Amino acid sequence: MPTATEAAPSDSGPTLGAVVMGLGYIGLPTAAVIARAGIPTLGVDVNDHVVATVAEGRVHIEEVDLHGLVQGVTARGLLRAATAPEPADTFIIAVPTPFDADHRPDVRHVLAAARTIAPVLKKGDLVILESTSPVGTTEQVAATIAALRPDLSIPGRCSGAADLFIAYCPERVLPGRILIELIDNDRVIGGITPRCARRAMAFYRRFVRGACLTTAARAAEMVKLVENSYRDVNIAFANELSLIAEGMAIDVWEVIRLANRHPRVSILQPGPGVGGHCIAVDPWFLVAGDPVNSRLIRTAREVNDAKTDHVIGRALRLIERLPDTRVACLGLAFKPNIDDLRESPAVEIAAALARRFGERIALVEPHIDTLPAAFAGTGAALIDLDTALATCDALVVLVDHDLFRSVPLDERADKLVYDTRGLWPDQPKLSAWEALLARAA
Ligand code: SAJ
Repeated sequence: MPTATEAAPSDSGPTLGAVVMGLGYIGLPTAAVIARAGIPTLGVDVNDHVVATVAEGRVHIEEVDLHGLVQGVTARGLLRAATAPEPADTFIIAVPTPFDADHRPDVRHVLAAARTIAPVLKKGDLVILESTSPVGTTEQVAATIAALRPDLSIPGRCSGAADLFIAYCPERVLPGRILIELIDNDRVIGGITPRCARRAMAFYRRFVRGACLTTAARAAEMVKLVENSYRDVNIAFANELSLIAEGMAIDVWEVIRLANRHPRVSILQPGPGVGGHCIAVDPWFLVAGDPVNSRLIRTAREVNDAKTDHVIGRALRLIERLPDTRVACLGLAFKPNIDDLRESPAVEIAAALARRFGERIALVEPHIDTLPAAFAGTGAALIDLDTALATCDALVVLVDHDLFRSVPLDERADKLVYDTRGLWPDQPKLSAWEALLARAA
């Protein structure tokens, strides 16, 4: 197996072009960045609306600078979109890998993408899986292609040099910084064979400025799961501290800020729970792979999920004590300054409040125009920040958007505030609201 070293590229990369399967939060920016490097790129998606949008040079997701880039590369004919793949040299699979009700990974979309590209593959082509996947999925991709294309020799399944190159290279980009991190982050490239890893590295070298590090496909799959589990465990530590501090009436954000002055302590921030489609999901892939030895990872997941339930319970009790007050929930996205509501604890909390209190709950989310289905029939309305500050006496801060951070103290000093993000350190420490609840307890 290859070692985790930077090897030299084995060839100059593709000439025909690239196909990116999946035009979502990762696939579309990836396709656009590849196209910008001068590689003719076809983005493929099962959703007609997404394909039509991208084909017109527009975007269906909000990401810094993405619209301008997609507009530019489609105008130059470097990026096209379609519902079916065409022959190319490089095929990148960037489709969702959700989990089922029992937290077991579901790789159906990955294998479906492998089946879709199989008919157009030819000798010398490179297939790269980028979707976060349980260990062993790249080998499953190879097996899927092998079953459909007995005419091609498949790496890991033949002796000598195979006809195809198959590798795993996880995306590692942070929503909100995707276009920067696609270029600057180091890439871990795991080949089914060392030859596959070198071939994939030659491809990434064409647009990645960060280091390209090669290893085996299974190790690269685990690296991705480990990165997000590491973050989840550390956020769980912060969330656990927030519960302990709350019980002791201590400001957890001040405690963390001061503890982090230690040269070897770097605690993350507590919040209303962990959202998004990565950190709240990927640790379960490790747990599913080895349930016996993943106790800390599983507990961290449970701690972070339980934090959302804790916030719901506390907010319900606080609002119940203010029967005539209109309450604004600030933020619905899963993290600041993005429009992504997937697996968002803010949506879960605000929807629970909306179901209980109906039109008394107002929702402020500057990055969306319409409320998600979770609010259907509740009577809760989407309003802007200024209206919320003018009409709501109580605020539940769920997301630390920059727009909210910029509200000066004199515009909120008389509000009752439940701040789950530590957004406003100058807000009175034990607000009148919390004091009310404390007296009731
Ligand atoms: N969060 C906290 N406290 C913190 C940091 C985050 O509560 O101190 C919460 C956020 O509010 C959010 C969730 O965690 O709800 C996840 O946000 P995030 O910014 O930590 O991560 P993602 O999901 O946007 O992106 C992560 C990144 N992984 C790591 O930082 C290890 C990114 O690099 C990955 O590419 C991405 O997952 C992915 O696609 O897997």
